[in-house]
Amino acid sequence: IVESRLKFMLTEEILDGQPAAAPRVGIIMGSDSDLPVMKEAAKILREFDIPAEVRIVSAHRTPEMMFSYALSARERGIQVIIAGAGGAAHLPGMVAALTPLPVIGVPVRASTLDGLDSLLSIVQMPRGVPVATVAINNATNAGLLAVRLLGISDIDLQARMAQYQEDRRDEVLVKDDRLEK
Ligand code: RP5
Repeated sequence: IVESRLKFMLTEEILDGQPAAAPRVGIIMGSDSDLPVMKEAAKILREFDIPAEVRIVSAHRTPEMMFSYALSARERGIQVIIAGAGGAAHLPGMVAALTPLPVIGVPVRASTLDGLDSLLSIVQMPRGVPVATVAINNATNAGLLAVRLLGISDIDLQARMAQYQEDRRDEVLVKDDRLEK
């Protein structure tokens, strides 16, 4: 019950009550404590109108759920998985071991070691099982990388990404203009 309530809350918060289309990106995380970081990925996907689902799936506390999530993701139409975790962050790597889909790992800064533990746990994958790892707590970049991956076969999406980059460039130019030189 707690989990389904949480799922409802997350969906409401992220989708503003709009009915979700079939998700193309799965955003998963080891704990609800990762949500403040991971919701930035959801915001990016929403900005690009890419349907996503958000789930709490723990490698250690719900290993069976992690298995079934990763094994069923492809047949459910998920194309990219973004997985965030902190500490002994095994979720992205284990999910990558179970699915042929691209997995983007987000190292979440947990209470100790400033996130270096999460970063190394996620980035140091053995040969053969890749996880595209973004910077500590940088779920925004995970969302953007997912958009770029989907853009490989979608020129409209790719054009929107180019526009996004132009907008970021313009922001810098405006800030530079405002500086007293
Ligand atoms: C990991 O342990 C989670 O991804 C989280 O970052 C960290 C702490 O989890 P909680 O103790 O806050 O549930 O599994």
